[in-house]
Amino acid sequence: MRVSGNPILIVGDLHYSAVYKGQHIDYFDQCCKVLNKISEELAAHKPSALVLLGDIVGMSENNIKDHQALHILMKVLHDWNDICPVFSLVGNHDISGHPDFLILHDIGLIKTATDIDGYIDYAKDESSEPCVRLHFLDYGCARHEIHLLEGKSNIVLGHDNYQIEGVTTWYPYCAGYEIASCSNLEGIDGIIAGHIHVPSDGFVSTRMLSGKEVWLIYPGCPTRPVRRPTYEKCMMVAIGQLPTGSASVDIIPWVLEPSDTIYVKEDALITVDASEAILEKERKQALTAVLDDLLKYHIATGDPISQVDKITDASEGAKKIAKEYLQRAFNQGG
Ligand SMILES: [Mn+2]
Repeated sequence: MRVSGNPILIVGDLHYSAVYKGQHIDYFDQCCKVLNKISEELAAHKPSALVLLGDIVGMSENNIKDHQALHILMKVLHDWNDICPVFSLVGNHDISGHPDFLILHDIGLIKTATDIDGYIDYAKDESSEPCVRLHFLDYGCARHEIHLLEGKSNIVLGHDNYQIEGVTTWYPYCAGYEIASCSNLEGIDGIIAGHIHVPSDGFVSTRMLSGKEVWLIYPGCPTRPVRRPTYEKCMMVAIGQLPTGSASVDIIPWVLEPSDTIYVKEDALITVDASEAILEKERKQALTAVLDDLLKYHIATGDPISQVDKITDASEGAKKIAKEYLQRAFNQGG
């Protein structure tokens, strides 16, 4: 796929949800504000493409059950497509069950790696040579082979935990990919990744075994579903072309609302040590909601207990509880 024109705009995980609560005063309101902000940026800059870094819909759910919320998202994506093509990585939240992501893709509102042979080549004008290739590596594909655009910039857009030992220390919660150990990434110039919601402090960098320096940017998640570190900024990234002909990578700061205006006041009883317990409680609440639906609508189709294992982002503990909950419901005759 080739695009040309104004710089390409890249935005982190959206996690659009009408049901997720977290510690937010009004999470859905945050989601709508984020969509509005992106609409404003698109209208102002008229990029040649918008790339979303994956995890478009939901936190514990990946189907929007509220039709007004679904309508808003579809209308917004439709409007964005009137300005420029909209691409997305496939994130871990975009894959299980029959996700709305798949519907948005199949009706043409978002294009993914499979539609574009895995990359976009960007040129400033239709008549000029591309100056950069953006390689799409969906969730779980961090080690997949990429096809470099020889002699030009090559940037990976990913949805995984790309790590640099001693540098990317802000997200120690799950194992990731040490960039220097990914031989498929030899020859690239940089990585811009979703999945990790905490923004990096601009560019950070490492060296591949070949000695080539590779930079990494996490733009961050503008909807900030989980109140983990207090952060009030994230970024967008613009990929364009310098007058010299080489690619430009510009960070566009995104100042968000102050944390204390979007999250409920922290209860005096809640300590920092309890934050993991809160996350676990949220996961269990979300699972209970999913299970209620399973029981209501899907009990006649297949085995809901085994479906629990497919639920994204649930801990083993939460899944165990969910299965027990289902079993109890069955024992009571559903
Ligand atoms: Mn995410």
